[in-house]
Amino acid sequence: MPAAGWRTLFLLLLLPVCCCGEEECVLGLVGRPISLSCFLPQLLTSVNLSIAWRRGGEVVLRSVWREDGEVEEWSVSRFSTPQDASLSGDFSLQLPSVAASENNTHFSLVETSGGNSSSELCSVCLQTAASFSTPLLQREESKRGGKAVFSCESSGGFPAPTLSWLINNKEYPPPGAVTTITTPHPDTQLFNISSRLTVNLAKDVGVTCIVENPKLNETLSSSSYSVNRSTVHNRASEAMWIFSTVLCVVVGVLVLTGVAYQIHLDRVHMRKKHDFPKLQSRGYKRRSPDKEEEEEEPMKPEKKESEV
Ligand SMILES: *[C@@H]1O[C@H](CO)[C@@H](O)[C@H](O)[C@H]1NC(C)=O
Ligand SMILES: *[C@@H]1O[C@H](CO)[C@@H](O)[C@H](O)[C@H]1NC(C)=O
Ligand SMILES: *[C@@H]1O[C@H](CO)[C@@H](O)[C@H](O)[C@H]1NC(C)=O
Ligand SMILES: *[C@@H]1O[C@H](CO)[C@@H](O)[C@H](O)[C@H]1NC(C)=O
Ligand SMILES: *[C@@H]1O[C@H](CO)[C@@H](O)[C@H](O)[C@H]1NC(C)=O
Ligand SMILES: *[C@H]1O[C@H](CO)[C@@H](O)[C@H](O)[C@H]1NC(C)=O
Repeated sequence: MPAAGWRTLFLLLLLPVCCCGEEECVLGLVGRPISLSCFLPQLLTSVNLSIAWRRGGEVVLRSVWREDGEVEEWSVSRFSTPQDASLSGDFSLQLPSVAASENNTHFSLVETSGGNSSSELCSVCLQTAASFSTPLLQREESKRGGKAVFSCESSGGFPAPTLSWLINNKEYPPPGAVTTITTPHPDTQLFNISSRLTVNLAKDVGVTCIVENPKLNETLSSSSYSVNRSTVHNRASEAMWIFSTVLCVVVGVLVLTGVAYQIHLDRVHMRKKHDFPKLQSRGYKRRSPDKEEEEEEPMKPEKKESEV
């Protein structure tokens, strides 16, 4: 009796230490499979071994390995243990798909051979997390002049994220300028977050929306710079195109005007020459055929220039 008493006392003292020392939290990604580790080689010697995995107080898996080699397994939600558990001592619980609602859930393995449950031989706490979508940043049409309204949305993450805004990469918006709503999905418990920033801004100011999921060390951000840079670039090239076209036209007109004026001067000069008495003899010689040629020749380049 005293020996058994001491042993019980020893076990009672040891139990909480074992329980809490062995407890560890693992992070499961929502929608992905996970294995909750549990290695118990000491169980391999048991005859008619039976174990149970519990989620909180609820039994989610039962396995029995009979003396004759028969194996019975029952579980919820396609939970399982490795096929060769009774040979390898690996009794890890395999979840095919983690749900966000399983955050902060305590899983434990107990031995149930002989009808009574043992203490928790394995104990694992599960925390869950899911990535958010890249924030969708949009500039809304502002109804009042001088105000810029930006909206930022991100969805499907877990747990609830933090959302912050940055103006020109360095300033935080003034308090009251931001309205943020976080909505959990009633079934999946995944969060959507949406935020609006209303602020007095100069036209070309840039804003950044930052969504952080500390559980995953994940920081996602979208910035209005990249969007607007392309717009500015497009505009710039468009402006360059218009400018060069206008320049070409102006230069062309100037050249034509210059040429026309030159031709005009030439003609005036010619007439003057023609009227000069001492050149009259030459003028006479050339008279009818030459005159027409000379009259027409200057016309030809003019026509060509105007066509160009
Ligand atoms: C194991 O289970 C079988 C069938 O239930 C039984 O006949 C056998 O006696 C059990 N063995 C032990 C050691 O409990
Ligand atoms: C998830 O579990 C962690 C760890 O206990 C807890 O701090 C957190 O509040 C839980 N999150 C949600 C959304 O339940
Ligand atoms: C189960 O435990 C109770 C006491 O907690 C004991 O009386 C009983 O004999 C045990 N049953 C088996 C099958 O070991
Ligand atoms: C969260 O956003 C997604 C995609 O935008 C949508 O399908 C879903 O219904 C939203 N959930 C909630 C709770 O608003
Ligand atoms: C997040 O970062 C901390 C410290 O840098 C690290 O301890 C932790 O393991 C990281 N978590 C993930 C999910 O990467
Ligand atoms: C970029 O600037 C233009 C006008 O300057 C604006 O219409 C557009 O919404 C801006 N884009 C973003 C993402 O803020």
